Amino acid sequence: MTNQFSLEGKVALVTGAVYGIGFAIAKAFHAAGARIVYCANTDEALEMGAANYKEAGIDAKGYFCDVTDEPGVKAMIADIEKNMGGVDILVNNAGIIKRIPMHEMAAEEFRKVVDIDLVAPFICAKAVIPGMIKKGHGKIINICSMMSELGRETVSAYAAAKGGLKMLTRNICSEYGEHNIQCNGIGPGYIATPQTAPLREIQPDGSRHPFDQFIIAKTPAGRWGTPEDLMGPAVFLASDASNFVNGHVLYVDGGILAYIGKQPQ
Ligand code: NAP
Ligand code: GCO
Repeated sequence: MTNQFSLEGKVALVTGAVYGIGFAIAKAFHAAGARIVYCANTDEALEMGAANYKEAGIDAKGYFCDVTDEPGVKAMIADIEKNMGGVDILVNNAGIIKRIPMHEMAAEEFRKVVDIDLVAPFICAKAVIPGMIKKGHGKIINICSMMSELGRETVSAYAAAKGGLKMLTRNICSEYGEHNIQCNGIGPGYIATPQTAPLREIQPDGSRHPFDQFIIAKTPAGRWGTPEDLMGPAVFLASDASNFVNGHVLYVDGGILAYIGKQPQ
C-alpha cells in the first residue's frame, strides 16, 4: 500500500516553490522520493530558494524563469529533459493576488493576475505535455483556490483566474487523459503564507484583523491552514494512488465549502 504513494524515480517541477505552499509541496515530494525542480523570477527569490532547500537538506535544482514567459518556460523544460530525463510531475503553484475593488482596478492589473494565475499554468502544462505523452504518464496539479468556487470583495481578477484554472484542469484531463496524464487541482482554503499575511495583521489596538476573525468563524476546523496541510493531498495527486482520479479539484479547506457559517450569538 505504501508503495502506491512513492515518488521514487520521479522528477517534479513545482513553480514558484521558494517558500509557502509550493515549498511545502516540494518538501513532501522529496520525502516521497522525487527529485525536485523549482523556479523563481527574481535573483533574490532564487537565492532564497537555494538557502531554504539547503537548510531542508534537499538537493533541488532551481531555474530562473518567469512562468508567463513562454520561450523561457520552454527552455527550462528542454533543459530538464536533457539533464534529468523530463518532468513527471508539474505543480502550477506560482501565483499572485491583487486586492482592489473591481471598479477601481485597471484592466492592466486584471490582466497581470490572469497572466500569472491562469495563462502561465497553460504555458507550463503545454510545455510538459509532449514529454509526458512520450513517457506514457504524467501528473499535473494546478493550485486553485476557494475563489475557484466563491467570490468576495476586491478579488475579481483572482477569482476569474482561479475559476478559469479549475476549468483548465478539467480540460487538460479531457484532452490528455487517454495518454495516462492526470490533471487535478488542489483548492487550498485560507493558508497562513506571505500572500495572506495582510489579512492576518494584528490591529493597532492589539486585536486580530477582522478578516482573520471572519475566517476562523467560517472554517469548521477553527483555524487557518498551514502549508504543511497540503503535503499529503499533493503526494496523493502526484502518485500512483490517484491514477484513476482525473479532472478533480481536491479542496483542502478545513471544511469551509461545506459550511454555511456560524450563526450570530
Ligand atoms: P506566495 O507565498 O505569494 O508564493 C507564490 C510564489 O509564486 C512566490 O514564490 C512568487 O515569487 C512566485 N511567483 C509569482 N509570480 C511568479 C512568476 N511570474 N514566475 C515565477 N514565480 C512567480 O503564495 P502562496 O500563498 O504560497 O501561494 C501559492 C499558490 O497557492 C498560489 O497560486 C496561490 O494563489 C495559491 N493559494 C494560496 C492560498 C493561501 O491562502 N495562501 C490559498 C489558495 C490558493 P515572489 O515572491 O518572488 O513574487
Ligand atoms: C483573499 C485570499 C485568497 C486566498 C485563497 C483562498 O484575499 O481572499 O488571499 O483568495 O489566498 O486563495 O483559497
